[in-house]
Amino acid sequence: MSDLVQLTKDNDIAIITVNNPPVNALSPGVPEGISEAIEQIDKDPTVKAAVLMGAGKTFVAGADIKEFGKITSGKTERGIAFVPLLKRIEDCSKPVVMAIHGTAFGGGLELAMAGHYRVAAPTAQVGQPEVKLGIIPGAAGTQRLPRLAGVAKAVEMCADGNPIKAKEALSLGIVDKLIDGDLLTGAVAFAREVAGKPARKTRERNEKLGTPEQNAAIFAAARDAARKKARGLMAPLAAIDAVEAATKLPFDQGVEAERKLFTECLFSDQSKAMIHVFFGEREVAKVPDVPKETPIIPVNSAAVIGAGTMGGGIAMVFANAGIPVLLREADQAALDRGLNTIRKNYDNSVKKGRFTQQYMDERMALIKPTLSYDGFESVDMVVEAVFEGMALKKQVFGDLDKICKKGAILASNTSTLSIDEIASATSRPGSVIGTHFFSPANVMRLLEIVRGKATSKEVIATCMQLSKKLGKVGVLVGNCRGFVGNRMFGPYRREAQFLVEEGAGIEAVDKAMYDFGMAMGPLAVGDLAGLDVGWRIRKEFKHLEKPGVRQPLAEDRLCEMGRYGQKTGAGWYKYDENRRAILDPVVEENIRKWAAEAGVKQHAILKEEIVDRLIYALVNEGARILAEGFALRAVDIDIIYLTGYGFPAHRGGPMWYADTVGLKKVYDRISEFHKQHGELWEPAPLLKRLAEEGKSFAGFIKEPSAAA
Ligand code: 3H9
Repeated sequence: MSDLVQLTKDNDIAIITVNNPPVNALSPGVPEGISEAIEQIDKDPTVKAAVLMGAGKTFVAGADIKEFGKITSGKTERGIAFVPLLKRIEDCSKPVVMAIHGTAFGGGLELAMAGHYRVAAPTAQVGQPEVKLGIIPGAAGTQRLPRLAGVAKAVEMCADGNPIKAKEALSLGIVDKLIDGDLLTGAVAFAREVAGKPARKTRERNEKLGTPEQNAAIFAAARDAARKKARGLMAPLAAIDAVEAATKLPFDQGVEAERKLFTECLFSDQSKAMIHVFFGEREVAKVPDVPKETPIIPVNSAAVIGAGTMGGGIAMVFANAGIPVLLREADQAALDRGLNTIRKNYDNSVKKGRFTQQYMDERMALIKPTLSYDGFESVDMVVEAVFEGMALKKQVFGDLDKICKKGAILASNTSTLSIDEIASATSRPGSVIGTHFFSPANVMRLLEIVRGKATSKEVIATCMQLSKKLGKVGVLVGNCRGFVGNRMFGPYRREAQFLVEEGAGIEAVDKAMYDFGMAMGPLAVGDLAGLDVGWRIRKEFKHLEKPGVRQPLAEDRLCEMGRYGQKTGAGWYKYDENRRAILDPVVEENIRKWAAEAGVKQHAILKEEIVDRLIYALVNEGARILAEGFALRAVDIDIIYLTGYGFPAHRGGPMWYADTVGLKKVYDRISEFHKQHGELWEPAPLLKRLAEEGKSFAGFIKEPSAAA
């Protein structure tokens, strides 16, 4: 038998244990091992029933996702023959009890559903998360789940991909019994109870498949929801089609329909991109020169300085993770305003049913407002979130240096300023790091962790690990202006302005990016974030502008008119009382005028050009960042854009997208823009080199010696 599957016995009950750490995925060897075990159980007259479970922390968490890439790239001929295996389990002459703990996800749930019974630990979860990888269940999950849970729930689980807890699984009929205490003992006892009794095969249970009339409404509503919630994604719609097939076709034909849809999704660019994202989110946690064994500084208490939008949100992040947090402001009025906003945010979540009142009260109790530094001497970590100005930040860090205990982490939430310069205000630059949260901090998943020249490995390792505890995706970046995300966002938003000034149309620019899959268009984002932010920065850095190089003019002029965006009720768009954006003829007229004054000729611009100019502006700057070592890998840039900037997961991130298009093609297009629009479009040397060598960003690794 394969090393990955063990067969043992507890008197008359056989126990099959899948042992493939870390998550017992169905890697090559696992299905074969299970199959062999079933054959032996069938033949062994002393066995009356069987239990199948996972070793370690979980039941089977799904197919081995690494295998998918090998299949689509033709590196393996091996298809995934789970379907016959699952039928074989169902056809076993002895009842098979699936004992679930941890996460029975994807192929894991499909395996569990092929058992005659399922028992589960109360903490277990089950789900069909395949759509999150751009695929659908491919081992009859869309056929067996509606037979156990009913059509409506099966559609929801397969199309949304969200897991459910054991208790709900029990009430739906996916699980037959919850086992308190030792799962194996309980499962063996359960197996003994059902041994010798007739057991039903899930594939023959049709009573929950509904009527055509009931089902039509379910599928129509599910398709509507999928088109809205999962804009541009093919997998959720395919999953719904597959469940529909379960209600219309006999089991085997339903499985065949599922197989076709699964294969289409698996070979699509969308699933390749989303699998890249799955592994990317885990890859970014790995920092080559900060090994896993690096000591971690325990963070059991924290303090935040500044109770504005960012500071308040960051305090909520700590409180939500159960970490008590001091929240300091300079004056009472600002502190009250900050606390009120926090309370309002929690209240809204309670109203929407996301949190209970008790949860809110507990979180609020963890946030201790203060006007002084009292208590700062004992906290493990401080996050500074004061106004974005170097002098003020240095003063705060000078204070912290005097007050905080040795070893405390001193973090700045700066989005643009140099961590090294901030650290120079302290006697302990090794303890200083950037933790750049994204607004709203309690919602956005991205946390850029900015490494200064002197930041210690312990501090980096702690912040990387802490980001997970805080519910964030921490990505380590180097200390350059704007770090990674905002440095790339600059050229992107600049190009959006150029396009409008050249006549592309405000709505056309935003719509092109929305249709590409971005959460919002670049101009609408500007209005949301506040146009005055960029205006202020541009004024501060005016001296760095090269004479003769074209600069965008529309946003500065809009600001001069007092149009700062949503906060003033007008920016690129004007806003009604419900904050709905409405095109404003005054702006369109002014842009024509300003363009004429600046000698910019307006003309029609195709959607394709809008997309290329905006996305390639990101890619070109991303290539520079990569070459300079401010991002560790191309995938780090992708994850930053996916978790912090609304880039669509099914495009895999800007660098992955460029790889998908082909770097030669991207380089050629950027070279055209360079000829047409001048030096701002000079192709990044790394892009040029990789394009000429026929390589991709994904394969690029920077020499360690030059890393930031
Ligand atoms: C599927 O089943 C299709 C079927 O319909 C059959 C079709 C024929 N494969 O997340 P973690 C790795 S599709 C390979 O940090 P956690 C992961 O990369 C699949 N590797 O742990 C990481 O590696 P490393 C459906 C996997 O405790 C390590 O395990 N299933 C897989 O925070 C630890 O992972 C899913 O989509 C895998 N399936 O969370 C479930 N899963 O240490 C995907 C994990 O080298 N997985 N790895 O970076 C998850 O949601 C989470 O990993 C899980 C554990 C909740 C299980």
